[in-house]
Amino acid sequence: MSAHRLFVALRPPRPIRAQLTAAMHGISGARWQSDDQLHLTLRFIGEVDHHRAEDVAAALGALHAPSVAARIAGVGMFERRGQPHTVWAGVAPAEPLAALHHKVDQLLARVGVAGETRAFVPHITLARLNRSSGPVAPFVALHSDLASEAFTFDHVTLYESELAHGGSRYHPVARYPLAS
Ligand code: 3AM
Repeated sequence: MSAHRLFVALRPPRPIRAQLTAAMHGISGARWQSDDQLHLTLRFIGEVDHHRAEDVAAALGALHAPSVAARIAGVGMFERRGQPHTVWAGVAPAEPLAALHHKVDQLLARVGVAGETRAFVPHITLARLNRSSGPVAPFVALHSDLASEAFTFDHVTLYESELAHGGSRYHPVARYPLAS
C-alpha cells in the first residue's frame, strides 16, 4: 500500500512567480524554491493511502467557492526553536484566503482528514533555511514593502509531495476551478 503525501494549494500566475524568483538572493546557504515549487498552501494533509487519496480528490470536487483576488504583500519568516527555517512572501488580503482555507478544511473533514491545528498564515515559501544559512534580517528588511500587481487565483490544486534529495518535488494531482 503506497502512501501519498498530499496538500492543497493555490498556484500563483507566471508573472507573479517570476517576480518572486527575481527576489531570491541575498541569504547565503538558503535553499531557494524553484518555479515549480511556488505555491500558497491552503491545507497540508500529510500521508494517506491510495483509497484515502481518492476520497480526498473526490471530496474536493464538491468545492464551490469564488476565485480570489490577491497581491503579494511583504515578506516574513517562520522560526522553529528560535531558528529561522522558512522565508516567505505574504499574500493579502487574508480574509478571502482564510475563507477558502476553511471551506477546504470542511470538505476534508467529511472524508475524515483531521482538522488543521496551525494558524493559517497565507504565504508563498521562497526559501528553506538551516543552521548554516546566513542572516535573514537584511533580506526581510529589504523586501518589507514587496508588492505585486493584483492577480487572481482561479483554481485550487491538489498536490502530491515527493520527498527528494534536493528538496521536495510537487506534482499536481487534480485541479478544481474557482467561480469567476
Ligand atoms: O507552503 P509551505 O512551503 O509553507 O512546510 C510544508 C509546505 O508548506 C507544509 O506543507 C507544505 C507542502 O509540503 N507542511 C509539511 N508538513 C506539515 C505539517 N506536518 C506541513 N504543514 C502542516 N503540518
